[in-house]
Amino acid sequence: MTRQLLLEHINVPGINTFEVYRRMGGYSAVEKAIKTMGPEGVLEEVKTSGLRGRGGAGFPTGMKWSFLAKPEGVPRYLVCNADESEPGTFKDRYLMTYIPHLLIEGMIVSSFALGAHTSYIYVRGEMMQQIRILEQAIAEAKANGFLGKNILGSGYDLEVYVHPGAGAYICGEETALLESLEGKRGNPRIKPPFPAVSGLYNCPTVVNNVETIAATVSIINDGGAEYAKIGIGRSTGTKLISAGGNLNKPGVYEIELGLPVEEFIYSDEYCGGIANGKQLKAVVAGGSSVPILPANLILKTIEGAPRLMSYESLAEGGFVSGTMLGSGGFIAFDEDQCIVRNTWNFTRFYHHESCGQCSPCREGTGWMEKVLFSIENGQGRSSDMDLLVNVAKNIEGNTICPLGDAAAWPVASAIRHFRDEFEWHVNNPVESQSRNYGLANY
Ligand code: L3W
Ligand code: SF4
Repeated sequence: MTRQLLLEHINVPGINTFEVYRRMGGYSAVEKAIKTMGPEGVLEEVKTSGLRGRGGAGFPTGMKWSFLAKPEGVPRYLVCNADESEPGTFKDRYLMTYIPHLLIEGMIVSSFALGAHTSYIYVRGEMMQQIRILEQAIAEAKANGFLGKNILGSGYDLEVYVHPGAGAYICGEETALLESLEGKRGNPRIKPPFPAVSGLYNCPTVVNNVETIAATVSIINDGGAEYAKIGIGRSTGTKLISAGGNLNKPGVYEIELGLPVEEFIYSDEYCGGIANGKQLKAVVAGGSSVPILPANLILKTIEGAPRLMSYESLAEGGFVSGTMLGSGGFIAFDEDQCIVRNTWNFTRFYHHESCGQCSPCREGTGWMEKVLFSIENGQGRSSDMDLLVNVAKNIEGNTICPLGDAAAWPVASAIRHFRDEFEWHVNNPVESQSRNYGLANY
């Protein structure tokens, strides 16, 4: 059985309340951090743990925290990115809904380590239920002396505010989020400067994902070295995976990093195999912003070794060298799924969500969407696949924020691994139209 560091108490009745959460040992990390460790001690444990950002990029958390500039007389901020909007990703919502105090406790510990006295949780605007739950949890923590002035008599003050998001996927990109938090349109900023140097109101700011912040609680309670013992290589600890698509048991799972992908898909402890006795055709392992991999490549590496749920193993042999674990949005496609249609659907999303600042992303996503639509709709040309690869290549690496890359990778990888399926659509226009479920009227 996988060790559960985040979800251990998720099924305890009333765990969403301060009283029950505290009875189960909650807020002991705050006591330990403030009374015995000090900010430097917390930072050291987080560094030792090897924890990496759980929002998608996998950047080492301790390193990010140590980059935080500390000029005299300038406030520092911690901002929690709870704008979860990545297609196929719903683990942060789960955590905030069922065990909100874990996030609040992590916010206090992390803010204390960073020397922040005002922190924000930027929650996706559509998640009104979670916004109310978090506000309630903050009020309870404050009423019990864990937030506000002079926390636990230590002299440390902290206020945590919940901020409803602006209803756009791009507001989950950290610099767009900061713009939005400042009351402006959520357009990504050019980096550098990174938020750690110039973030919210141009002040040093750490932006971390919900799960990253929640993970600091067990790191403080058990020690960074204990956390680092879990996982494999540089992928330490546990990870929440939102499993969706054609699976027998979709849902949110906490896995130990390093779990074989095959076990995750087929074992009854996790997804229980492919629904309706079908075969697995393809997987997108980290939300829609990573390449689409065919079943043979997602189960085994090119060398034939079992593919693991880890940042490194999922990057090998794919289209890009970056991480494909991403935010942990694991979407399985069965043998009946049309890759062309699904790729068009992803691209339609990115075109809609592009903020429009950079031409390659603004124009390229729209172009790819139109070409994919015509292929799926039986009006494609044999040159279209090369055209799509060309457009994707011209987007990749040429934009202000990663949305451009995220739009390019699924398209390029789908053509690379499923070119025959695209060709089938081009060569069979009548059949292609007849099985497109009314797409012609889109
Ligand atoms: C200081 C430096 N800080 C890097 C910081 C940087 C950021 C973090 C990672 O995109 C990915 C994206 C999506 N000094 C620094 C530094 N940093 N160098 O480290 O930075 P970066 O640029 O590698 O990534 P990012 O902009 O944070 C995140 C992918 O995640 N993704 C999206 C998921 C979406 C959700 C959601 O909806 N909630 O999770 C999924 O795969 O495509 O590649 O903090 O400041 N020298
Ligand atoms: Fe906006 Fe796209 Fe450029 Fe990102 S890559 S800044 S979403 S246009």
